[in-house]
Amino acid sequence: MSKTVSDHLVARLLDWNVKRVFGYPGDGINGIMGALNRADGQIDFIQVRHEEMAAFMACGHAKFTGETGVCMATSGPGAIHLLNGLYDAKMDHQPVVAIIGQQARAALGGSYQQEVDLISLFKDVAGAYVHMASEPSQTRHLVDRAFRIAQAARTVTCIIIPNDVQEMDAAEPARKHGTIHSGTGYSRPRILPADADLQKAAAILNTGEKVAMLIGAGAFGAEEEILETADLLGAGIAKALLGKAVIPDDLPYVTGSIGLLGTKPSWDLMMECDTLLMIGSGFPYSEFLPPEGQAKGVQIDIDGSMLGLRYPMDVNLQGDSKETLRALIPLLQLKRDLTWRQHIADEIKRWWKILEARAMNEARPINPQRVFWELSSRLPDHCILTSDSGSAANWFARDLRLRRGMMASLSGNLATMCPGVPYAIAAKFAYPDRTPIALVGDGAMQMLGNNGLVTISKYWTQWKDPSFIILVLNNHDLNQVTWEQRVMVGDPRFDASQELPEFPYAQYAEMLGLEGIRVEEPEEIVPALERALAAKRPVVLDVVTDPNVPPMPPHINFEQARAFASSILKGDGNAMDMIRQTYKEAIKNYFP
Ligand SMILES: Cc1ncc(C[n+]2csc(CCOP(=O)(O)OP(=O)(O)O)c2C)c(N)n1
Ligand SMILES: [Mg+2]
Repeated sequence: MSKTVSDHLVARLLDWNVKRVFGYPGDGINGIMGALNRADGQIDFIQVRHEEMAAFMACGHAKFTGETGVCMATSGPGAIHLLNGLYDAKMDHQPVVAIIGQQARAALGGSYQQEVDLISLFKDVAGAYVHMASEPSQTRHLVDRAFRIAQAARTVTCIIIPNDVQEMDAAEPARKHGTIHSGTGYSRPRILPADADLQKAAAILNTGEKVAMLIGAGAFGAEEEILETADLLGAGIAKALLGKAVIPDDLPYVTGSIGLLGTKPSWDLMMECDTLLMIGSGFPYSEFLPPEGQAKGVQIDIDGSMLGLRYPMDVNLQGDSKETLRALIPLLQLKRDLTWRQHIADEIKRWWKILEARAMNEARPINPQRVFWELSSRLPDHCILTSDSGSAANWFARDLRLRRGMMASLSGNLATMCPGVPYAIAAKFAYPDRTPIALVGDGAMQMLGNNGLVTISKYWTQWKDPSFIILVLNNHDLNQVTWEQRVMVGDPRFDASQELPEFPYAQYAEMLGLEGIRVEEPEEIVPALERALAAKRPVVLDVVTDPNVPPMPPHINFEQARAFASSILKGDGNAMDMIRQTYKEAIKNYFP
């Protein structure tokens, strides 16, 4: 049998080192499915329950491996289902290629069944490159360009192939006018700022007496250089959410997360510093950065368009974070006065005590912070954490003390619900010997996560090490938004929109052949975690948590926090007023 366009496509994917594709079939891509079948396992096709999961998995794969994630879906409805996951990838700057089908060319423009204007539909999310094949010899350059642009621009691209084209004989471009002769491969360049700018940056950093560093996902791979820089500058380091795993939390001068979900030491670091060094972060909330004029600023980002965006920096350095720091380090002078650093370290020590006290506060029945607190010290080496959007993200950001060698991510910029389970699945396929731990709300489980369990049940026996934990915060509430209704808008909870129906997560897991553990009392947390960590199959931990534990703003003091939490737990009628008041105060701090 002669090779088809689809065979050619698959061969080209192999040339780009694609080993795994996440997707769901349909008659819009049957030609491609046939070719994948003929490729005899050279590319694993991971079947999801819903195309949105495939896109999240492709994004998660990219986040955890640095490779390009690939997802596939059929024309029309399948393609439409991909969109949210693709936006997640685009907004967190991950290279993802979506390959989708389309109706036959002869039908296009005919209001045909499942005919959706896919080029227009994907023009925003895959604006960097979205093209449809109308001729077999385009296959080669469509693949080459989709991959190279996704990697070079760290974004989402899309190839659309009508189903009749998929079945045509493969063709290489002819040697004549009007043809494209592309090749494969991409490697990251070494991007460095100009020497004069490095000198200027060093002068500022050397003059500063209280240096604060803020790092984000763009700082991955530069751990060593970041720590060396921080040591030279006597700096404290705060982390944007997506950069949580860049450096460990168990260093004495790491203040942890920043922002609404952040820590008080990060807040203080920014409010008290005289110099800010921001590396690889697009952290959006400027009110958590120093007030304008308080600090001199230096920023490093590989993307010139992200420079000087959140704080009016004195020096903007466009460059790779690792290489730029390497070039900067020889210009930095060792700070001998470590008063500032000691002050930060003292604050951090105190803060961990506060978090522990908050975690141990009683709740009805379980304080979610306690679950995270207990999990934190038991995290297995090299685990891969994923958090969903919801209250889990607060506790993920604050209470988990990541150690060297762990990975962690969530939907940073889109902050969408549902990536928790699919990111973890993608992580498991990429690193079968590591333990993914997904931290997910009951809302997200009901939205898509439960479907992810079906996918896990389909594949887990193939994993060399089946350890995999899904921690469900079962609070019967869309809690993060409930708190937003209360404290941002000042409304009571709108039960009709917020209350969630009961669902037996643990029992459901058992029905699927996984392990299910239900936790209803605080004393059961530790034994349940230990059992889950020792389990010989994937585990769903269904923890019944209290929706009335507020995700508190970072900078209220210990006494306030304690009084505040206990009044709520005792059902204080004034609790709502207190909460509103506390938030108002917090907000006044941001916007005096
Ligand atoms: C797709 C999507 N829909 C809605 C939201 C708004 N939202 C953010 S967090 C949240 C609540 C999530 O509830 P749950 O998963 O139960 O977590 P909880 O906050 O209760 O722990 C909602 C509705 C969103 N971010 N993404
Ligand atoms: Mg919930």
